[in-house]
Amino acid sequence: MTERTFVMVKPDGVQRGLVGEIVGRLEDRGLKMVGGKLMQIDRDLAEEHYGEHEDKPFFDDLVGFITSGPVMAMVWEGQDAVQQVRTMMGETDPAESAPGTIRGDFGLDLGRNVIHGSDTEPGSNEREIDLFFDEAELIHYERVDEQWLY
Ligand code: RTP
Ligand code: MG
Repeated sequence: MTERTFVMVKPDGVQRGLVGEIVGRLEDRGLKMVGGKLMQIDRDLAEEHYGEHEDKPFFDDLVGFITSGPVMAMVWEGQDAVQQVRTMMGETDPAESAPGTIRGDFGLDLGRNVIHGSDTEPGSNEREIDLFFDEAELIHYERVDEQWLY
């Protein structure tokens, strides 16, 4: 099923110059970027985005970290895009992420795990996309290799 997912290079990933590497991996897999912007998240947006974790002990650290520097917010589209990206990301804890995954290759610390991708809970992806992007910011086009991907 073709679907969209929200992906964000977190502040550690931007500061470490990993935007190009991460975008390249998603492109190589065949996913299509349909929206993207570098932005600084304010506290309100961070708290809303991570609302499911508001009662967790790590919530304040999480919000503090995600607002600490610019992030690269993106929307990617493709077959089973949500699960594809989660598979490419690895586990939440980089220490448990296999080499070859984004967190397994670039992260060590649970709080600084380089990338966010929508989880597979139904509706999470569209909720996050709506939070970060206006519909007019999402571009409809075909990749030249699309007929070879599917
Ligand atoms: P994300 O939402 O950032 O893509 O990460 P995720 O789905 O893999 O993990 P999630 O459970 O949604 O947790 C969100 C972020 O909170 C931090 N965290 N810290 N100290 C802890 O036990 C703990 N657990 C989670 C992580 O930075 C995680 O990415
Ligand atoms: Mg999550």
